Amino acid sequence: MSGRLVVVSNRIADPRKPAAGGLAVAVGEALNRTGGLWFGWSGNIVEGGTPGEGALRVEQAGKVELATVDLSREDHDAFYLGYSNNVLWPVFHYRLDLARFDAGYFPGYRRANRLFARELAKLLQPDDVVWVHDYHLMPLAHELRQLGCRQRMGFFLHIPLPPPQILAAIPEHEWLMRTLFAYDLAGFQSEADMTHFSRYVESEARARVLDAHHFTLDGRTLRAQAFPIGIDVDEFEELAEAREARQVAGVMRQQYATRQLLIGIDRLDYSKGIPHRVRAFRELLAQHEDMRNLATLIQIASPSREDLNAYADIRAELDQLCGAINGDYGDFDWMPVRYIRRVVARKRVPGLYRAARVGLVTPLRDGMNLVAKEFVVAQEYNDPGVLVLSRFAGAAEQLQEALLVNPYDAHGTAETIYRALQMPLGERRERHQALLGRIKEHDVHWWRQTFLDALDETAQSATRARAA
Ligand code: ADQ
Repeated sequence: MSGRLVVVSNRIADPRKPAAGGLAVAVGEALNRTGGLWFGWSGNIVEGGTPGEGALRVEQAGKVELATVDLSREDHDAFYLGYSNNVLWPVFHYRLDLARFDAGYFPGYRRANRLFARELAKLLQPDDVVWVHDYHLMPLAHELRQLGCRQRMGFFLHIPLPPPQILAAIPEHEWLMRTLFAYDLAGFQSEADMTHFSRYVESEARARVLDAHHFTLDGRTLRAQAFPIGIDVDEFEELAEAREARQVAGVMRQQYATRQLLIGIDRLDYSKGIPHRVRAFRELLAQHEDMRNLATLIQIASPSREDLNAYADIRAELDQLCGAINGDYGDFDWMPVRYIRRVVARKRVPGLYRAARVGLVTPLRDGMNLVAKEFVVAQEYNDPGVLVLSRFAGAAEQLQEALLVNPYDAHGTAETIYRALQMPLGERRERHQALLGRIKEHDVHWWRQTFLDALDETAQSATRARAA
């Protein structure tokens, strides 16, 4: 790739420090390798600040330049809490029931995107390659182009893209989706998302479909493709072998020597299907007496976006569900569910995965889900645990050797968990080997490289088209 890499995402993190959260991990890793600029919101909210304005700050973090802007309270509430997390997040996760279409949100979303564009444009050099991430910033390239920026620009959507009929519930869907044509490349997590995009541009945006991956609208050609995100396998393997992870795995195995452990690690978000998972576990105990006093679910959930109502609701629901199971099925020496609401230090995470016989990754909808991949990589080669994976996670397209479940079906999921807990060693090893091979092949380096190569190719084909 020629030119400096400029990454833009709503939240940024110091790439020298370990981060929880898929995007921060993947992007930090990419920038640390090549160097470049990372631009985003500072995390500061200015009470009484002027909407559409925010101070720009630039600092050096190793090889990476970090540039951030503040947001006024009004912009933060309308752009971040409002349009991004009360409209786009629920709708893109197929949850129209949780979306709140407040008329004040959209102007704030545009204002914040314009602010980002205005401040970023000041820092851009002609040869820069701009890589914009996620649903907060879909119209950013459109706003940059309005300011005359002609750099190569790519967009990657980390969350799912729903079918056109669901997208169309967003009052501004047409404008929003059309702004994607300001990019040279749009990337999605899965083939399912890609199909939804292609159906959308044909039926709603009335763009011309040139082939499976090229679309034109108002004189601009957009390439769109699935680039399933991966993890840094080498780093995670190292982490799994390090002292801290081994210690955690050792202690857990000792403490639960007579039990069979199941593990769930998620952000506490309604898309992750945690209450459904706990109900499936309850069904397992109800249906299979031999699992009582034996199967133990450790569910770790890190608090997330706690200022939104839907998140308070799920927290209350989980408290109630876990308490009820422990009350109904627990014994003096056995708690069926250990529910821990906190972030676990990244160094310890692989140890937890490794101590578990079953990894439960059962989102109702997920762009990809990196926990599924981490679980597989952390397993011991000779005695691996089993991944139970929702068919509605983007990861299911790649990880077909997992036991796939429909998380809405508590009974079916419970039966699959039962099967996972009894799976013979030979089958566990075969499945694990196949999964590990695919995860290694499509790791985060592969993801970054294929996306940036594709973005590079769009520039070359544009040059060819101009010359012809
Ligand atoms: P997320 O929704 O944040 O990301 P995910 O892909 O599962 O979800 O990544 C979560 C990361 O955070 C993992 O690395 C996991 O280990 C870590 N994590 C989660 N809970 C934790 C806890 N309690 N303690 C410590 N660490 C925890 C979004 C999309 C996903 C997509 C990613 C990357 O929603 O679908 O896979 O971006 O594109």
